[in-house]
Amino acid sequence: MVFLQMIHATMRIDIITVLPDLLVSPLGHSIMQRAQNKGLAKVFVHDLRPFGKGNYRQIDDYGFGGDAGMILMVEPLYNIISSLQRERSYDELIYLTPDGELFDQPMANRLSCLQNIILLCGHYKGIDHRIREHLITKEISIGDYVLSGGELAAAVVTDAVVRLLPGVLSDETSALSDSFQDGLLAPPIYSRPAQFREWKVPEVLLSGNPKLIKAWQEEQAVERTKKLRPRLLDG
Ligand code: 6GU
Repeated sequence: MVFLQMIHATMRIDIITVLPDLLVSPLGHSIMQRAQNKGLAKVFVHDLRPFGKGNYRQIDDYGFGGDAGMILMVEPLYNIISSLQRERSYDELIYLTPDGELFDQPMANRLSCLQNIILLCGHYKGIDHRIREHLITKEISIGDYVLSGGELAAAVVTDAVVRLLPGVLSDETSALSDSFQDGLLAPPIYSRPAQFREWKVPEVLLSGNPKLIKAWQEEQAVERTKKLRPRLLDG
């Protein structure tokens, strides 16, 4: 048995972005919506733009060194982060970036135990490196491919973390039976009818014998992991 979280306080996630609209919808439905309505998680999306410099609220500029492409400027980022940190202390200040640590289920589990986190989304070429050197405490990538910004990655991380908070899923054991949660992929699942055309549900699932069913599910989990994610079995 893995204890995912012992403290039942509200988790707070502050997301900093230049494209708030990209995040509002993915985090506003279904399980994410329910988690917030129940007060189990609070997710705030902050627009960087009002922290921009001058009348035009400038937030990006060309990089030194001649490489073409815009970079989010150090000052607006510093100011928005400071304004959040003045209100409360944060356990992690996370930058979403393709060169970060690869996100996986154990990392989601660890993040779900935290109280307050900031997710900073880069855009264009990225952010002024001084923010990473001096303020960022953790860098996360969701996979070895490049997205046009950190927003979709932030939505992925937020979803994976929030659904783990106690009380978010209707049956709390269901997060424990997820793929990856015990280092194995989940077994196949079926619903009624027991037969559709010639397609039948495996006999054992209709047996009503919980021991047999559990044994079958475990065997399937191991088989599917061997076949589809053999490296999960290395550890
Ligand atoms: Cl976190 N950001 C961007 N821009 N691309 C990514 C990523 C993050 N993770 C994988 N690709």
